[in-house]
Amino acid sequence: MALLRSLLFAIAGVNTVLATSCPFGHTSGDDVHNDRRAVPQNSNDFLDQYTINSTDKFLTSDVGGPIEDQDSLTAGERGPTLLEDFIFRQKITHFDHERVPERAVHARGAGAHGVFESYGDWSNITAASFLGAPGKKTPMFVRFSTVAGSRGSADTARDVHGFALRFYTDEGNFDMVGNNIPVFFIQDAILFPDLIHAVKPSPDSEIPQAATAHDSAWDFFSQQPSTLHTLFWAMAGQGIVRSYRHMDGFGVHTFRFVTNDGKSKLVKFSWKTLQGKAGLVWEEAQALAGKNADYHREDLFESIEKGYYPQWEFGVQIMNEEDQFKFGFDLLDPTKIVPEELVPITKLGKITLNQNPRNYFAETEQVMFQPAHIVRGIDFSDDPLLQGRVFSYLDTQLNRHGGPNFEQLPINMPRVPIHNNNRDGQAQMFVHANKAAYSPNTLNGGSPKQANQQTGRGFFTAPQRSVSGNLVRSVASTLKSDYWSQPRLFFNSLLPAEKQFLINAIRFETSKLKSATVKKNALAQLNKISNEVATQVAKALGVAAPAPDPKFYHNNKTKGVSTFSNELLSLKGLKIGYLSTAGTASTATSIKSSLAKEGVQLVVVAEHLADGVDMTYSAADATSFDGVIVAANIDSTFSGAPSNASSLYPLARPLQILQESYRYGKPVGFLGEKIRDANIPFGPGVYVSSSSGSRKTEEDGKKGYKFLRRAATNSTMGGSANGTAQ
Ligand code: HDD
Repeated sequence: MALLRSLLFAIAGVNTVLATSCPFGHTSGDDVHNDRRAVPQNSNDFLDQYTINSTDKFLTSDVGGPIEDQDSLTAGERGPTLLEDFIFRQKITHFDHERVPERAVHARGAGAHGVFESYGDWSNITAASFLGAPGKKTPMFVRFSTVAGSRGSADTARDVHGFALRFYTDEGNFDMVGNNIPVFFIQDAILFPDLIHAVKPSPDSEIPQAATAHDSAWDFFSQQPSTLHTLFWAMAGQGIVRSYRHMDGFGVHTFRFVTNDGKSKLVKFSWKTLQGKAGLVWEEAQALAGKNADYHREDLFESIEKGYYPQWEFGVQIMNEEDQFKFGFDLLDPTKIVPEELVPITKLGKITLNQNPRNYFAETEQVMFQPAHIVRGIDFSDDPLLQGRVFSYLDTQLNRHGGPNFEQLPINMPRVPIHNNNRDGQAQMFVHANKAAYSPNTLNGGSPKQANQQTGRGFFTAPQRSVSGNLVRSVASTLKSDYWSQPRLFFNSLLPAEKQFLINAIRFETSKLKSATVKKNALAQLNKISNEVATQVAKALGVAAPAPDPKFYHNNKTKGVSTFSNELLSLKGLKIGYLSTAGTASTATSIKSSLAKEGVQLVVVAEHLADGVDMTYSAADATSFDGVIVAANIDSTFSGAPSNASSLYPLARPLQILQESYRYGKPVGFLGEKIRDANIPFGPGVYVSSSSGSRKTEEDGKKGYKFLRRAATNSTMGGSANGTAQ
């Protein structure tokens, strides 16, 4: 077992409302409606009342009459379909209208239901009710996404990852529409169409899909240097995450916490993974795009199905209103992080995702987040990017849904009752009884009544907020114009292997550029951040390395930004491939059960399916596993079938899986001396257990990132640690 523990440790470091008659879930009467405790604890339960289960039922038309729909109504046996055939027309018409516009960005994604549990009573810093008591639970829905790709694109495209949170609080929905990267490309929302037009595929060919490795993207990046910080994060491990479970989330903007008596603090939200962070290596991410485009949604769905509920700790960095300018940059600048050394994170509670959607379209596709979904106790800041977003998301939902009643869709519906004078519109679901749909009124006793800071626990704008000044369109703020120091801070804070990954990623992207001007401009910007980066990229591009441009160079580092420097916090949901042969697969039984105790699945691979075999070599691939163990009984040359194998056994397939796993930076273990035949050097991340005892290198242990260094120095990775190979 010692070998297996080591292998596991190695993996740890590597990549590696209840249904009632009321649609609000309440029984009856305003008293119940006003009872905040009536919010269900799990958002999926609320959907029960809308869920249709057709088992043992007769097929009906959309208006309820039982019908048959397998043949159209024709004039005679060979005649044309009749206009009278309402069954045909209803079925085909509905099909013709099945799609809604995909999201303009973040089209590709996956979601899950969950719950937020507050660690404490935070009423000293915020009036937000969901943070008002220790142990208080609030149902949630969370959607993960990539940005640039369309709805059918591959999960593992290199990209910023969307990480949008919805809290169905007892005082209305609160959305935190964040990303897995704490900064954004631009400082003003008016530039968002420019950014997206630049990164999306070329308008003529619609190439490339879900990628920034093209001229227009780098043209924009190099002309708009506010993009560089986010770009650096995306080119590192955060751009190609191992799974949605293995990434952090950030609210990006500065927001405000406001107490009941109106005192406010500036806050930056983050939610940190309790699985630990992990990224893929680029070669594997590319392979996965073809071999399993659903890699991330599959991991999320399977983990939740197995009960390995992913968790994040939700926290804030809290800053005084009067400290807005003390950090040397503007807190209203979303291209900057507040280093955790300067302002540590206060952990407010825990997010747990514990239920998969039952219908992708109804839930994940129709969920419509908005930064404008805000609750009492939280307020905006004047960050122009945030201000623009508060408008844009409402607008896009109107476009996607085709009308203003999208908040009435079950997944969007708050878990508390709605009382206002908004009326009618396409697909109005409610029957409003109040005939005085205006305020002020006397005919309905003045209801619905106005709620504010003092009355009815209403939302209110932080009383201390103030603005003054001339109207301006163009501001040259010195506090916002240093675009290079923080990308350098990020780069300095990475492990050497991660630095090399980042450089390799930029080499990959810029090598695909056609425009010499764009290449030159990109190099000039990179060189303002780091001459090392610019020099290595220049080598790949076959141009002279630039002389240092040191104005923004420094040696500062910060914590919490590296993907690979810490071991995983949990191994649950990971998979280890056991390369075996059909006749002897049962030898894996004891290994399987001990790994299962860690939540790790041992997948037994053999030449054909049999008792104890989970997967054939034809179906298995290095990308299917987080680590590989070679059974003692495998064919000694890896090159052909054992004598009892079927002809399905592909030539040298085990060796290919093994070597690719090694190249992708995964730990590999040998239960015999087969390492001799595998052409894999004994070193970090390679384990051998044999009659002569188990061996591992001194570098082993829990710090699996060392294997990544190995992967980074491998020439097949497209670059060496000293940057000489390409
Ligand atoms: Fe955005 C979707 C995150 C800036 C306009 N955005 C969207 C989603 C996420 C983000 C996670 C997907 C939500 C979901 O899963 O349905 N966006 C961000 C972050 C930003 C940001 C973290 C900067 C801090 N976005 C941003 C700007 C604009 C938009 C500046 C426009 C001015 N974003 C949109 C949108 C989308 C969207 C076009 C597309 C689909 C949607 O809203 O619901 O309105």
